[in-house]
Amino acid sequence: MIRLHEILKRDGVNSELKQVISHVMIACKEISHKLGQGDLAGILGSSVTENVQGETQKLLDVVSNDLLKKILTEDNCVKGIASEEEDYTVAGTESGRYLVLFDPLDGSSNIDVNLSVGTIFSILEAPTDSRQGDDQGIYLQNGRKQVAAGYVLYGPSALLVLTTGKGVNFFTLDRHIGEFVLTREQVKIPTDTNEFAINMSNQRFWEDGMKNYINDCLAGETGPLAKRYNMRWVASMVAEVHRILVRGGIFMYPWDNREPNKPGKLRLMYEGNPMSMIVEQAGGLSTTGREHIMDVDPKEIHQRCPVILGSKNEVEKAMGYLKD
Ligand code: P6P
Repeated sequence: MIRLHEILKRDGVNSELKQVISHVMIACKEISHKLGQGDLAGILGSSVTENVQGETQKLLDVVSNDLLKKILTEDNCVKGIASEEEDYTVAGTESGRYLVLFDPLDGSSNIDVNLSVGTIFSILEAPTDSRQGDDQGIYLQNGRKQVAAGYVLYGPSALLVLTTGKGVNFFTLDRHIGEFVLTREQVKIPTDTNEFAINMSNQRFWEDGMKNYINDCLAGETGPLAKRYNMRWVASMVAEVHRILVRGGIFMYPWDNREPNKPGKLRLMYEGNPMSMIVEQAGGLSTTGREHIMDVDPKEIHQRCPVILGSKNEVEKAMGYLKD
């Protein structure tokens, strides 16, 4: 049995970053416990509040966010945090070395129907200038600057997927000892796939290139792509990305014309970037459809980005349909 901290040590992760990751894990273990209680915890269902995205918050969204916000803003290695559930960035310890950005409970519309959800996190170095931890500007770094990224998928098992830039490893929560232990090492995404994930109900809103790609996937063996495709849609990005890490696939939440000035639904800083670091460290590709997501220079903490990620050859194929 190899524990998370042993892998972090083996991979040369410094003590401050190890501390930050371990604090994220403490919060995620508590989130996993509350999720596992279901209705018994009395915190399923929706709260009466909305987040900055204008989405009604699930009670567990708020509980998960508060767990992560408290433990991280009290961590002397964390200068500040940004969360999907917080309007603004929140200061931690002024001398902290790291910034943590997170979606505390992604896919939370699945909670009430007992389907998989997850916590996504991204870790950046704070700039050495004197700006405070609640200054949004210090978070606006592109995805290539991430020092670590991961998610905890709360499924039948609680599973941490983590990269610190030296490949992607899976750790399963051993509830007997209360620790994440290594279960898969140096995971690689198959370069080809016949499985695509997209919300087909948005088809009429897509640009023509996306419509053409999906139509060609649906045309199967006799169509231009000459192979039979399968489709999945879990409405939980963490679950979709995890399936792709395990068996390949392509996940798309493309730009659509419902809100033309907003490039898609998913958020760059705490969904697009961390998932992109994980996918590309596992040999996959993660793009907006026209450029690597991690090359997008952020202008705003909650900005959105189109997402087309997964098996390298399939993502490149889909990008071919989107050339302007
Ligand atoms: P839709 C969950 O709300 C989320 O942010 C992602 O996890 C998921 O992939 C997507 O939105 C689902 O969106 O429009 O299908 O409900």
